[in-house]
Amino acid sequence: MSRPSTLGEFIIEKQSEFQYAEGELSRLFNSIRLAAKVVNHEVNKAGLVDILGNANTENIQGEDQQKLDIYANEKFIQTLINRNIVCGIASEEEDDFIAVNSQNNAHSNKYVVLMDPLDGSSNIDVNSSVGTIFSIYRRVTPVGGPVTIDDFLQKGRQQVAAGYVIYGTSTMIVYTTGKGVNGFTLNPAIGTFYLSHPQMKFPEKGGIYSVNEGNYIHFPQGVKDYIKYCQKEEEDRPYTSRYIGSLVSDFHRNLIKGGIYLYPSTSKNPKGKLRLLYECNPIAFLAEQAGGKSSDGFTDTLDIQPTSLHERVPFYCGNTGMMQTLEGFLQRYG
Ligand code: P6P
Repeated sequence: MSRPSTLGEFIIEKQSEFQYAEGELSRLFNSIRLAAKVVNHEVNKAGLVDILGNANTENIQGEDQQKLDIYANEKFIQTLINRNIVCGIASEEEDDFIAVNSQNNAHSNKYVVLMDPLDGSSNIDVNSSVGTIFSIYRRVTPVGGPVTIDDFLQKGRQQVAAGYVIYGTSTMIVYTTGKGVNGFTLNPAIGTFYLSHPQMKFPEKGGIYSVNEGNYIHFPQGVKDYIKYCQKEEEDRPYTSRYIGSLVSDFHRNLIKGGIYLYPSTSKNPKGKLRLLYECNPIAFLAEQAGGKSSDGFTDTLDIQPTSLHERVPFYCGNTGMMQTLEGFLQRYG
């Protein structure tokens, strides 16, 4: 029996399918693969070395930065710059985008990467799974010239690739280039990712809802009504409630088992909490490619025009049927 493809073999095999197959995207994925292995090594031993806990610094969002947040951010940025693949990088942990220096002709590069280097990092100290989320666009400014904010403020539908690394009971890379979603599992003994989840699709029906119900009293009425709908003894309900506090982990479980993730606007945070550019859009691209749906309750996430790097949007994502029911509840109230 032939063994499953490695991530490297798969990228080469599928490269010809990619619209801009100059090999840059392959090199870009190879750098993400390397950074994922480096971060995985630290995440897996976080309890043993002084890399746990709070770094006593805050990011632009005013959120406490964990030491591993900063470590992961540095590793992904360093790997992308060292390999001279991208002309710009944006990160949850960086106030502004990074224009990759022009000494090594970086401005001739055609791609920008946006990322959440360690999503769900509050889970680190309690040994629960975390993830890295990445989103890749072709620049819109002229190749050879300086990268500008316009290269980053593109609608999610313009993404050329997106994916996540999940550091869980096993470490996986799950990504799409617009030709479906494929998952690769790391064999830590040899440091190789193997194709373990080809052509991932949401199951036809979902039975899990994922939301922080502690915020219930602050939710829009449509979300409150939907949560009560999920809990009602009727037809295929009540659904199961599962919420890990890590978007990557909740999404990954719901993609495999069928479910919906909700991070609504609240009276405290009218725009919600999740960031459009490097959390919602990459997950929304994956969800759509896997036969699911994402929106802010009214507009498809991938069609929202970004206006700033760190902007937040309400985010709902999951099985198409579950999403249509939720949107029906939300749209009753306009
Ligand atoms: P709360 C992690 O900080 C994150 O951005 C997502 O990964 C996660 O789903 C959400 O926030 C958790 O937020 O407010 O429920 O703790």
